Amino acid sequence: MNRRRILTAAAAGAMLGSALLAASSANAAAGHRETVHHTKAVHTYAKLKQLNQSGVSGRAAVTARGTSLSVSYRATGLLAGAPHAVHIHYGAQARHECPNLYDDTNGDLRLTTLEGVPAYGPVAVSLTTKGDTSPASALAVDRFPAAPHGRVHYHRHVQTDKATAKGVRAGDAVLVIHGVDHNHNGAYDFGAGKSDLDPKLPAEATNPAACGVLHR
Ligand SMILES: [Cu+2]
Repeated sequence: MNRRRILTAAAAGAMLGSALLAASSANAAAGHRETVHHTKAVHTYAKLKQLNQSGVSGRAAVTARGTSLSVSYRATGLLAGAPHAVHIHYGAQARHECPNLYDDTNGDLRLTTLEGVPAYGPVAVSLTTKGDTSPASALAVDRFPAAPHGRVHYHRHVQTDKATAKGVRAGDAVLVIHGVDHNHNGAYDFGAGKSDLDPKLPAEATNPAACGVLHR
């Protein structure tokens, strides 16, 4: 009866990748290059702290020049060999914070990605390893780091829109790493239910694992 579907990270990635292939469009974030070289750089930093008792920690730095962002982060303690979606979240209406216990609106003692939105806002930049970095790639897990040995060291220059760049420069953007092995069985599975972003995915694949506000 209680047959739990166990997904390997690779299977989850492939499924998600094909779903997103259909949904994704051209990179809307490109362009605005003409302003880049004439704009003062603003440096922001975040200490990444665990969410959902993930044991994940790290640091991030984002330098904004116009709408160009230079993004670096390191993280340890991640579920090894599994894709981890990582985003810069920003919303003008958000609290510009990492979520806390009061954001667990269904009281199941786990924070989902959507429960965190009032705190950190929607996805503004998808920190993929290649290709599109717009919100359309938020779950393109075949283009996110797979955390060998539970560690990721990331660096990439990306373009974003003016509103997001302004939020970063104000110190109001939040870096979030997703993917939590809630039941510590070494893989994403449906033990914590379905993802609130995509019911075909386990909640473990998308729940937030670490978070940090990018302060100036
Ligand atoms: Cu995110």
